[in-house]
Amino acid sequence: MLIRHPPQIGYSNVTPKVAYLNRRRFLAAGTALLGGIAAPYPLRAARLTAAKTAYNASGEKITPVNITTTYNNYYEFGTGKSEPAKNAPKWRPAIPWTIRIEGEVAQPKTIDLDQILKLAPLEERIYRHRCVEAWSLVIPWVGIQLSELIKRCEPTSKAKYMEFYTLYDPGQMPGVRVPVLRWPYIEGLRMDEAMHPLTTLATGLYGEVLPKQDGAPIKLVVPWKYGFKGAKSIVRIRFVERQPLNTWQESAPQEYGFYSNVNPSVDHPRWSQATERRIGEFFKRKTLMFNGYAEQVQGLYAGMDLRKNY
Ligand SMILES: Nc1nc2c(c(=O)[nH]1)N[C@H]1C(S)=C(S)[C@@H](COP(=O)(O)O)O[C@H]1N2
Ligand SMILES: [Mo]
Repeated sequence: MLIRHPPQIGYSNVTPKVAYLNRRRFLAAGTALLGGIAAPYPLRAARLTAAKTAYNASGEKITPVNITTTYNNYYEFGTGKSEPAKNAPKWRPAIPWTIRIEGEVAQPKTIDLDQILKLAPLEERIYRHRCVEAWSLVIPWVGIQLSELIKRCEPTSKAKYMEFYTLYDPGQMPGVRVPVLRWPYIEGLRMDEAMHPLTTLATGLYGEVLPKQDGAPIKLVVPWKYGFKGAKSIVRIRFVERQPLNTWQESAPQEYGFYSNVNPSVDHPRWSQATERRIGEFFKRKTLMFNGYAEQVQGLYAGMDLRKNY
């Protein structure tokens, strides 16, 4: 299998960089990072060491990093595609970044990013990313399998779903002052989807820490679902008994459901989902069932009507 390497352009050339992750995990040069003093935002690239995996691009061309970091959906920083890259760099994420774990677990707890990064060795996972708006990218994420965190949370037998809550910070997020959605942004997964080996918690992309506009410092990646399932900047995870009401479903239930599996035969009420535009390419391409991951995930939905459960 062919693994294409990311273009040579350094990510640090594109946007100022911050390091909020455990410094020991970086192969970072420069005293700003190694000094150990309270200099939390060195404007210097922070490399992440990540093992190559079988989750590679299989010959598909990786999207140039300058597209992935400037063509974003992150409504908390504005609804325009270029607004997150413009507005997010001013945001100062909390250090240490913590995630509250609660609901149907043996013991509610708070876990910080350092602890999450120690759960398992970081892996590179190159996934297709298909937005419900009919555009797509191919992104080399760095992260851990979500199942590694779930095991440490000790969910009870009542835990049937997970809810992911993302940061709501009106002081620093200009987008949340506009009531386009109900904040905080919430997403959810069924427990077996959450445990699936493809489901990833990403802390980086293109071998470096996650840029703010892409959901720093930690985001969910579920490659067979529409991009909006991938909650950014997660601060709280709840294990629950009932199917969560995710933000986009609440906002427009006739257009967005809970499952949101990529499905070329179920159109959005306002546009076709049969094709997509890979950003940077001229011709449209066919959208694949489950975004090309059918072999791995179709078993999760055996016997389910995917037209009803959109
Ligand atoms: N908190 C939050 N998470 C979010 C969004 C958002 O607006 N807010 N947008 C979603 C959508 S629609 C997409 S396509 C992806 C985009 O991720 P990217 O900008 O890293 O490509 O993030 C998802 N996660
Ligand atoms: Mo999206």
